[in-house]
Amino acid sequence: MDRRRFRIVLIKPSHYDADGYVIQWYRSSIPSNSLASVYGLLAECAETKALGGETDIEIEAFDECNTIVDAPAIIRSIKAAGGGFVGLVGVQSNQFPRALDLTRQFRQAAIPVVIGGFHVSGCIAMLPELPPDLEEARALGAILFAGEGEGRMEAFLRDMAGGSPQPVYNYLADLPGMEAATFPILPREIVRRVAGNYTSFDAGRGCPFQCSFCTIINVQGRRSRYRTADDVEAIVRANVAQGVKSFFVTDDNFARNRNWEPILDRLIELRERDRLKIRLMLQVDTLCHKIPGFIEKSARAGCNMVFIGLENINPQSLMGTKKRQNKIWEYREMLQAWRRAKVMTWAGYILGFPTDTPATIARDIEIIKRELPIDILEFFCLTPLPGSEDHKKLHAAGIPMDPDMNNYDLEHVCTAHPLMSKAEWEQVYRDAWKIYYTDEHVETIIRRGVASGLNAVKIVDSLTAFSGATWIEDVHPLQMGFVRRKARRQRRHGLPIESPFVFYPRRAAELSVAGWRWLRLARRYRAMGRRVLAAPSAAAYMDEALMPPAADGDALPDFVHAFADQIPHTHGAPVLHKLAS
Ligand code: B12
Ligand code: SF4
Repeated sequence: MDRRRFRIVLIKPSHYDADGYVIQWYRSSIPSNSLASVYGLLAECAETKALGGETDIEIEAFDECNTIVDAPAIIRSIKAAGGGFVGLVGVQSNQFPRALDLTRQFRQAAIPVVIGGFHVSGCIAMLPELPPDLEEARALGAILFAGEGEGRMEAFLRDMAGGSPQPVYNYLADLPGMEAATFPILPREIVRRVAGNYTSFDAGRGCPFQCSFCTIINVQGRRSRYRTADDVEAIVRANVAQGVKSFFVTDDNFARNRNWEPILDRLIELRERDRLKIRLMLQVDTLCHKIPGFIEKSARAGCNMVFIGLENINPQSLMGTKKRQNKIWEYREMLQAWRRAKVMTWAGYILGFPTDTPATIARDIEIIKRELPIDILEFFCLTPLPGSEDHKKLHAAGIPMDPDMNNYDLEHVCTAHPLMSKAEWEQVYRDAWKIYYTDEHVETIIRRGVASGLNAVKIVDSLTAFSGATWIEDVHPLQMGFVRRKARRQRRHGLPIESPFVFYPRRAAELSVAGWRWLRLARRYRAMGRRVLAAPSAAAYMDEALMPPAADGDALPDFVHAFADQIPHTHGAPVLHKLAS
């Protein structure tokens, strides 16, 4: 029997920096779960011989955040195989211009290209017609894949191999169940390109809340769909077998995964009975501490870091974006509950709500520093992401938004603000990092961490990365990696390729400056860490943020009183009097 080859090359695109170079690193810092998901689905098709016994499906995967994509080599490999396609995976809005540039190169060589991910899904879910960039992709001959791939890959592959794919696959109205769904996995050599040797999986999808800036609920739905404990165990064991024991659980809100308890119980068993030294990073909401046993079990299951969508401390801003579940009077208690479980807290804070001004933002960050025991705080600009209700409303009302999708990375301002000019808003984003990560506050965070029994080295390293990312590398920490790479010839479509005599000397200077700054920052923070640890009273450190909660409403954090007149009279809200300022 003649054997045939069908070669699939998966690329998770990155996006462009301000000079039009791809943002990529020698080692990236966070693994791509989208890439792992699509790889897992296709690997299953390869194993089950989805294209018939005589066809070998070959899969290669690249995360552009840590690998320079060699398009000519990929074209040659697909042509040599005699068939196949390039899949651009998990493409977010900010990555769509890069995805289009890659598409251009592959389509010029007549290689089929399929684009999936949140930009395609979000736009198709929320807009009445395809936006210009999706039209451009179509005009280049790319196939668009909207919705989730679980349960659809076999039929899709047959279409691709048969040479008669549909121009647009739309599964948005048909969300697949996740019980017994194929699980995300990447070969070890790809995971190794992520610093810290950890990988990711989603234990569930969907979130019951309704935040207006969120795209997730409009693509993955509001009903909790979840994996079984057996499947989570299988994912963990498959990774442990290849030496990977740390996991970023990418559920946007693991606290609302309706199967959280059996999943955590199983992970606890793996750690405590089978002695698997697994580590987890979870994403949760601000009410998770109200779920009996959730925090305690998360910690026992290996969670040592938790991301919390705090978003803002002003109730008016939270209500304005339908983030009603964020109750500011619960914040301190929730953060302290995680600290008691020895889990480091990492919170997201959004800048640019309608009532925000540079002065209120600076004031609110100072309040957080003083009153809330957060370890890592990261900032985002409120952005009308395609796929969100905010974007849909602005689009329908014809309100101008930045047409360049490369800017939808939550670090750029993409629409107008009622009280701040674009320049002010951009400045306030840059200033926010400086206001939070002062040396004085960094030392306070380390003190609080040591007093709470958290891992001091982990805190110091995380503080170094988060405080240095924006000013040293000019990228958000979530996009950062180790040692920036720039490929001279991989520049945004339409920009000139620079002369090597200009490019390389500048690169050498940039790398040395960045290296020197990182070294100095790391040494400074490490010295702080040593100083704090050496202090005889380190364990007894106490400040307002660490003060235990009191049942008495008057003992709530001061900022809750300060916002008293904006707290809605909803269930559980304290009755307060505004403090005289
Ligand atoms: C984990 C995660 C990250 C991780 C890893 C990225 C990744 N994609 O894995 C990190 C921390 C790096 C990250 C960073 C950012 N992220 Co993020 N991230 C997520 C998160 C929570 C999970 C992604 C995931 O695994 N989803 C599950 C997979 C299975 O879904 P999927 O990607 O849609 O893929 C399925 C289908 O689309 C389809 N499919 C996808 N590709 C392909 C390709 C082919 C060929 C086929 C056939 C099918 C197919 O099949 C897949 C399996 O069902 C999502 C929210 C979410 N719930 O998805 C946000 C999300 C994707 N991120 C978002 C954003 C904005 C960002 C940042 C810009 C924010 C920031 N400043 O930090 C950065 C971008 C930097 C970067 N270089 O990536 C937005 C994107 C919205 C949009 N319209 O673009 C999301 C949706 C969250 C949100 N706020 O709304 N992110
Ligand atoms: S809590 Fe998070 S995932 Fe849920 S709707 Fe709000 S932003 Fe989206």
